[in-house]
Amino acid sequence: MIRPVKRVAAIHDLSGFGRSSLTAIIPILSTMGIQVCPVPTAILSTHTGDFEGYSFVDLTDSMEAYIEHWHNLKIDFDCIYSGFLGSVKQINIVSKFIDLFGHNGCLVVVDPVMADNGELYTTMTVEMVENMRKLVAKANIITPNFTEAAYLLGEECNTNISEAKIKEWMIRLSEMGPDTVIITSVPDIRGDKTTNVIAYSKEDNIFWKVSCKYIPTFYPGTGDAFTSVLVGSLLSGDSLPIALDRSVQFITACIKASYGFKYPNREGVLLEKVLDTLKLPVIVSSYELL
Ligand code: PXL
Repeated sequence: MIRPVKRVAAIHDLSGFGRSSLTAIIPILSTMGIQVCPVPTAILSTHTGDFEGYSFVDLTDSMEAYIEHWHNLKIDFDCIYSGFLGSVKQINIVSKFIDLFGHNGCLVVVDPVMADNGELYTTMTVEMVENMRKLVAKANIITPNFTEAAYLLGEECNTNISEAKIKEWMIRLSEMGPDTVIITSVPDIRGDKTTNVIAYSKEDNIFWKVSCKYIPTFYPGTGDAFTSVLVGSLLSGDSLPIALDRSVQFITACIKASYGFKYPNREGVLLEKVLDTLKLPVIVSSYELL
């Protein structure tokens, strides 16, 4: 049976305030015409970036029954997309989820949400990083940011990185298992004050790059928004470089729509103002071969 709408199992936390994880993923993918079926990993009052005293309910113990019910119902997914995970046990549950539901043709996207700006998030441990390495091995696509790529490889997060070095990192990450490696927030590799998204396709042995002017600001949740647009675009039939372009264009639009307003960055980008642009085709693409 061909489903009228593509379906994604989204394994992420629900952070009530701050426009990250499920509160970003659901509106983005729904706007792109994709059904989102959340597997909530934890419920937090806010995300953990720049908020203190947040409440955290770990849902590990309820996940197995939740997943078993879906398995009994024989629910089938076009994509499994995982992100922030709250414990080592949860990483293992996601791994089992991929074994149960990740049939041929199901796109497995692992966003190894662990760190940003050179530092691990407060809930992450070294043991979780080790287990995340095993999880990325099961993915078709991984989307670490620059800091997460360094943690996965056990490298120092030195922002002074050459083009040759980042290419070597990407090949090593692909050798861990995934066919496609996408690193976001790659610092300026040519001295041109840009921030870059670089993708490596192992099968084609090709690197793609989309650059944008560096904007000196930071909003939590943009990684979740980036990967959501990427997933939505690929499931809609776009090529990898076009999907990269759409994702970068959307994040740039989000930041530009937010930057001029005075409000705390920790509240995230003003997604609500730009969601509708996701319905437009990519008109001008700016990707290049690297
Ligand atoms: O946006 C990534 C993310 C997801 N979930 C939680 C987070 C963060 C980043 O800070 O804290 C709970």
